[in-house]
Amino acid sequence: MADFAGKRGLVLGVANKRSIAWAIAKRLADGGAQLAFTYQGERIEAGVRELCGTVDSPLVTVCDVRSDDDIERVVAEAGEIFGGELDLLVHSVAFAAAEDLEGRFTDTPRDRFWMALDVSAYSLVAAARAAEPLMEAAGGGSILTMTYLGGERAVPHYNVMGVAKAALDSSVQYLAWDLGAKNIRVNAVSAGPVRTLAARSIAGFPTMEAIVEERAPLRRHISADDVGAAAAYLLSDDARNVTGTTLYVDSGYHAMGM
Ligand code: NAD
Ligand code: 0WE
Repeated sequence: MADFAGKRGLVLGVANKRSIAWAIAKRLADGGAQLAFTYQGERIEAGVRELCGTVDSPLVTVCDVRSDDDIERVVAEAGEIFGGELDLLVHSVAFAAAEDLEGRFTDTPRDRFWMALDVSAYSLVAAARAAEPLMEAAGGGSILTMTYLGGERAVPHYNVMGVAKAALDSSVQYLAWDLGAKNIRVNAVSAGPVRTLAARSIAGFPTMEAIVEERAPLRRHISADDVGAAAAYLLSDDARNVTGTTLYVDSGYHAMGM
């Protein structure tokens, strides 16, 4: 198991115990990392605080990733707690209007197109920029985001989220180039369907799991803990020369053409 003793991290995107961000955080905490967390809003605050207490988090604070002020504040708060340094940043945030994940992509209105890209893609750029000086002070760092195959191929109903993931995937590459000069790595995990809060409300999710079981080389679906293990690798020093890449945790589904 990767060693995160002495590492300090900031995790964006825990909503509940099923969140992919939580599976990643548990893994880092088990390895000895100290973790600060942000949550989206009051509706989930109590639950997130209770979870984060179980890993002795020194900081749990609200952050709407549409706000540059919020992002800058939480990174500054993490900096204060961690002596001006930060080693790890986990970005596990996405949102599109529910109605845009149902009908035709063609019908996506302008305002909701930009909202989905703002929350799901630009937020990584803003968080990386805010974290850059703290990671530079630490002598380097590792940034990880969560993506999905729907950013590379048309997955029915993924729609504007697919366009947002395409922007996110490209942002990973450009951030890797910029921040590589400061020994800061930027990578993504592309996960197959996992039954989280964001996934459960999607009509046809059981059908997607059935398709994975039939067509993926390993003929089984994945768990959030599988993502946690891959994320821990990319965030660890074992991946010291790995940046700008995507690691697929999808039972091999992405390798197939039919
Ligand atoms: P989740 O609902 O547990 O996590 C999504 C998080 O985004 C929540 O914590 C939510 O509060 C946060 N969020 C949404 N809008 C926000 C905003 N404006 N400000 C701050 N936070 C905001 O679901 P999840 O499945 O764990 O999703 C995490 C990431 O994994 C997402 O990027 C998602 O696209 C990606 N992903 C999920 C799957 C899957 O099948 N579940 C597969 C591949 C990739
Ligand atoms: O990235 C995701 C889901 C992200 C998501 C989920 C929701 C549901 C609730 C973003 N915004 C919202 N908005 C809501 O109101 N995944 C990779 C999981 C997912 O979602 C799909 C999928 C898969 C897989 C939607 C359609 C088709 C496939």
